[in-house]
Amino acid sequence: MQTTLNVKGMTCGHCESAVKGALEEIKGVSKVKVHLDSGKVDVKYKEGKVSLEDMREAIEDQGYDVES
Ligand code: 9UX
Repeated sequence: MQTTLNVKGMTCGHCESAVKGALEEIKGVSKVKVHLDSGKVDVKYKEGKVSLEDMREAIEDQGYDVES
C-alpha cells in the first residue's frame, strides 16, 4: 500500500529527518519520502500492519500536524 500524507510545519532538513525517522520506526512502514517544499510525505507500508492513525500519531509526537 502507498499513501501520501500532508504534513504541516516542516521547514528544514531536521524536520524532514524527524518525520522520516518517526515513520520508519513504525513496524510495517517500508519506505518514506518527504517533500519539504510541498509538505507531502509518501509512505509505503504493509496493509494491516500499520494504520493511518499510527502514522498520524508518530508525526504529531514530533510536533507536526497532519492534514487529512
Ligand atoms: Mo529547525 Mo525544522 O528549528 O522545524 S527543525 S525549522
